[in-house]
Amino acid sequence: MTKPYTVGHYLSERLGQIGLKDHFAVAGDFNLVLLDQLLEEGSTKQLYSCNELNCGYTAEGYARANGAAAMIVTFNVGALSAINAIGSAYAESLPVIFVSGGPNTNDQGSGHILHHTIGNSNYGYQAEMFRQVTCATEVILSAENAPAQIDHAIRTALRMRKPCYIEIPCNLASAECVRPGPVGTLLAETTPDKVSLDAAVKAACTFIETRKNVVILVGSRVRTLGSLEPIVALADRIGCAVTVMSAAKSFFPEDHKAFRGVYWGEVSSPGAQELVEKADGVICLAPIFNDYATVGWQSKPPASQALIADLAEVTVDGKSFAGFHLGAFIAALSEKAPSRPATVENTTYTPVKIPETAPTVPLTNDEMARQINAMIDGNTTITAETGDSWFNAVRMHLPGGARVETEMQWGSIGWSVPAALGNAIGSPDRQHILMVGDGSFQLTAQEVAQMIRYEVPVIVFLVNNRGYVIEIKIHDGPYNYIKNWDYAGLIKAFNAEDGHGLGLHARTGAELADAIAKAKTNKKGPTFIECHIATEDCTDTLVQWGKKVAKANSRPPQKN
Ligand code: DPX
Repeated sequence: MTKPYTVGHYLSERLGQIGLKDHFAVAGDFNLVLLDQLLEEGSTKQLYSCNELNCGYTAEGYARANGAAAMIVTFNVGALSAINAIGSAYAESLPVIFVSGGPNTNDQGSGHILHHTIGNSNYGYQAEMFRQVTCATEVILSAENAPAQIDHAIRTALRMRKPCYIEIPCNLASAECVRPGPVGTLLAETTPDKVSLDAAVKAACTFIETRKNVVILVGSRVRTLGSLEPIVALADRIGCAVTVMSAAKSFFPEDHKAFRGVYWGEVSSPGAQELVEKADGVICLAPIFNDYATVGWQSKPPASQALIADLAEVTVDGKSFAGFHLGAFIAALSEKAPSRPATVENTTYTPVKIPETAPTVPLTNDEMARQINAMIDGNTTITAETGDSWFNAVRMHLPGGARVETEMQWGSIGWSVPAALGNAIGSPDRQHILMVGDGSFQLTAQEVAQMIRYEVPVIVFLVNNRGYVIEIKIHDGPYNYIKNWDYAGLIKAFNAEDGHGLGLHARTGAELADAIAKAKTNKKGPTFIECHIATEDCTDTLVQWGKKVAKANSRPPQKN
């Protein structure tokens, strides 16, 4: 007798069909049978994380490289640890398929009190919590309904570019169910509302025609397009200058003739602030104008001068159009838009050179950034953690094809270590660089052990500046200083008897250059370079930006 086809097999086959090669997991007794089923069906490889928060960030990072990701954790104790990472996937618009094991269906509604729960017998609360940070929430209660529910969650996540939630009771993972058909409708985009799309394109063309100085401002949610080509095509068609927001660093090729740097209010690349703020038409592609991006609400194009093309809505000249995806809008506008060459011809862009320091003096933040910048080629992905690593990544000059990943909307420290791992697993043919501060690293440090386990050659630059420097510059206090660790020394412990991680210290420019040379030849595991930088040494723009953001966030309560 052949083995029955199960709910777990169904999920597994669907994950493979949507293009995943791996899924990430932490085992627990509510998901063990499900993990068995995934292994048995085998469409995707099962990789493990040290804890569920890291598992979530790893999946989030993988989705950045691969378009989507999946993770499997146990009920409550696993899932609730992961909810921060699912919040990140929601905020950053990444379709992470979050799967939790659930209580046996015989226990649901029976009054039984189970372990790993808050001690009452209503097991719906986990799904209710996740409902706020997912676009579809499916609690499976029968094998018959499982295919439709799994498909609904996955389809919604892929279309909306948001995470979804699937809960599979531990006794249903191996219950018999039908096989999936071809993937077809799961991957298909919804058919655009042609009338609304045409009207939006017409309004956008009028907007461009009636403005003298048009500039494109690229936002971070263009990541959901999966390619920069549509944006380049639009820029080429209009012929105007292009700037990117800080969270969208690398989302327009910096070697393109229209590129004019990063627009970030008063900490913009030279010339970019004037260009955007003097333009009478700013085409904003999938922007997020939060307090960070606007430098404390100072720098947002006024509504009368902005065309906002969001993921599911275009707003222009006081009218909003919906019913189509951003990709359809950009493609249609690229065919119809009038040409406005003025801003490209009137301006130039010269990237700022990061200053060099002598190789023998103590290592500086500038020298570290300069040497990292010099390593970047068109096949490099840099993951930059919240903190000064953002400012260092933003000021680098990138060859076309280089990629920067940040988490500027969610900004949860510790994200970058697992996210860089996930990104590297999702795009193994690229060179992966991680820039992370010591404070952030202390949250998710153990995930370096998974880089060692899976022999992922991420080059990690750990900035040991003895504290939360971005916070020190914004609002100082004793809470910003952390216990020092021998970070590079951790690698020996993580290697144990069989790992190939390399831990190195860099205290001068020469030591850093030597460490980078060693990292380039270490392909069987991560190279971890602990960069010793003085606490007061950080990027100038951080200080300037930090003061403005702190001022905005300490506005007194309004009077009634
Ligand atoms: C905090 C931040 O050492 O980087 O460059 O030295 O600042 P820098 P570090 O990694 O320190 C990070 C630190 C404490 N933010 O400066 S940005 C508050 C915070 C957060 N996320 C979570 N907890 C606290 N952003 C999960």
